Amino acid sequence: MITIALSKGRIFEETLPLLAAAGIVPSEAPESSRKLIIGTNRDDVRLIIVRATDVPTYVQYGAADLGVAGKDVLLEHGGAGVYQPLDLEIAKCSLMVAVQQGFDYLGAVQQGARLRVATKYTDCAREHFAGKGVHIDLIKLYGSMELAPLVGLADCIVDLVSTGGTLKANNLVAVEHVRDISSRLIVNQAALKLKHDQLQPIIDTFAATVAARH
Ligand code: PRT
Ligand code: MG
Repeated sequence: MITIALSKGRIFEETLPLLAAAGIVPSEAPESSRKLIIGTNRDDVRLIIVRATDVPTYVQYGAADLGVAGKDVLLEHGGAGVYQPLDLEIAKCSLMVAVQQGFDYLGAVQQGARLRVATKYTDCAREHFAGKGVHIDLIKLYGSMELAPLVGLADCIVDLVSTGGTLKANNLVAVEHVRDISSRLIVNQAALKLKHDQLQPIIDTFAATVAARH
């Protein structure tokens, strides 16, 4: 049995065509089903539906052989025990620094001010500001980061941006690009050896499908 860990929403939706190319069709949609284990047309392949941030953990411990996870999630997880053989180039977005409209970010940085930074991505944020030589106080949040500057919790946030609609709706502006983010195929290291003959064709098909999109 091959177990593939996916999260609901954009990752599931954007992984579907890659699965289809490998001849794998889920028997249910996770949005309409409450099941956490979803069968497929192939007797030897099943999907498990977990939180996006939990995908690397299931793969790390071998509860799933394969998974799809955002690079943001992998950076914060650390990537122990998983191979990241393939950038699937799906669920693309950017990790950005954003501030409330009117906040003089560049001025604050130039004056050497200490910045209060609210984010879910503490490791990425720490590394980014250390690289710029900017001193920060990190405030860890688990969601709705956009609120923090509006209520005086933080000077800026580090968050993912795709359309920019959420920033705009909350009177925030992106002031710095931290890095591009896309989702990766991840593979349990032991499974890649023990189930090589089953896993490698799936990995190869995913790779060919991604390459054909260019
Ligand atoms: O939503 P939930 O709390 O259940 O979990 P999650 O946010 O971890 O999962 P999900 O499915 O939302 O995100 C899974 C992965 O998709 C992330 O790990 C990213 O790699 C990737 N991704 C791509 C995004 C976005 N685009 C994105 N725009 N993840 C989150 N967002 C959020 C962002 O944090 C912000 O709140 O969407 C908002 C901004 O979107 P725009 O379009 O308004 O700019
Ligand atoms: Mg989300």
